[in-house]
Amino acid sequence: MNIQRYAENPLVTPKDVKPHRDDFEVIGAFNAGIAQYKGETLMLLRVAERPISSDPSVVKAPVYNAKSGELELIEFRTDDDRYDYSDPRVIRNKAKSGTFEFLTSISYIRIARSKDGHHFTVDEKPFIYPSNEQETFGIEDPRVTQIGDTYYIYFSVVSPVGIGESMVSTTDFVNTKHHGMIFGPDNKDVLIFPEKVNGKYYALHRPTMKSIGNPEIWIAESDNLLYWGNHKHLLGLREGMWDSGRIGGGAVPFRTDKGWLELYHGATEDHRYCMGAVLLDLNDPTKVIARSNKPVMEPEAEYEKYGFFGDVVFSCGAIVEGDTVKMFYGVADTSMACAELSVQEILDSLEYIEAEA
Ligand code: MAN
Repeated sequence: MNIQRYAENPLVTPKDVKPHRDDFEVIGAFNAGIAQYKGETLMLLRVAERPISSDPSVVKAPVYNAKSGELELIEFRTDDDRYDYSDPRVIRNKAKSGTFEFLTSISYIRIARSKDGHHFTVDEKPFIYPSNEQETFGIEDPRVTQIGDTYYIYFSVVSPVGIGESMVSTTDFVNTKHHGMIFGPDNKDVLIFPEKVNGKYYALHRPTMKSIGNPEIWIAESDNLLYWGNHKHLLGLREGMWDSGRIGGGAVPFRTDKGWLELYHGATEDHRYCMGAVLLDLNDPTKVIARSNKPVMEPEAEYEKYGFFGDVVFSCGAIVEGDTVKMFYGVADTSMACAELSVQEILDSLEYIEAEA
């Protein structure tokens, strides 16, 4: 597979983003949804900020208070052994296994704009900021599906009651309409197809199970993009492979003559995130035709291997022009990069699944 990483990578880093408060620092500008608007490429960045701590033994967790509209900072001491700080992204309460109690940063969405797709300028102000009780720990990993002149932007919303996926829409990237939560907790990595198939909208989504089942990709249908039903399990984990730990949708699926091509992320149990592909039937996207046995892209460049949370390539959006896929992707939960790949080479690399008799 020929992968043309841009010479300018990383394209946007935390240094390019001014914190939205003087007492905060930007630690991530990553996992951006991608849109094309008025001749420009827009990155809808997930910007993660944390309170500056002058005392290394104090960790401050930022929490949005929906009643006051202000951020509150909850202080923890690193020598408090009720808590586990080994994952830099979260603060875990040792007494409650499997869950986290607070995040170490708060994420929101900010736009970076470019005329050539290589050089980006980051907006001065946040675009979509936490605004309700479902978003008190932040909003993360946006994706954008354009249908006509409307851009549907959907993202994970995180709060103590769970992680779900909410949606807003815009036609101008200034004014937004909030549509509320479209996939209830625990759910992430929603990807809405850009057109109806046989009269229905389709979306991939990734529930996280607590009783039985794994973090795997499901598909659902809708008449109106708001209410989703007829849920089906689509794609599972594969033991011993690159996608053995967790999988989820990545870029918005796009049409090829062989089927819908979805670039999805897969991680191993030890959190190494790669991108691979799955091909779905053009007339029935609930049918899997082929899938990557090897990742299409894995963390290899310095900026992909090292950062706030290393060994991560994580795409939330791509631009397809002829045979070229410009895959924009978050690196090491820190910055944004882009690489060009060939659609044909991706299709040729897939392992075809025998149709059931
Ligand atoms: C995981 C990671 C983090 C994220 C939390 C909450 O720990 O994906 O980046 O903040 O989940 O969504």
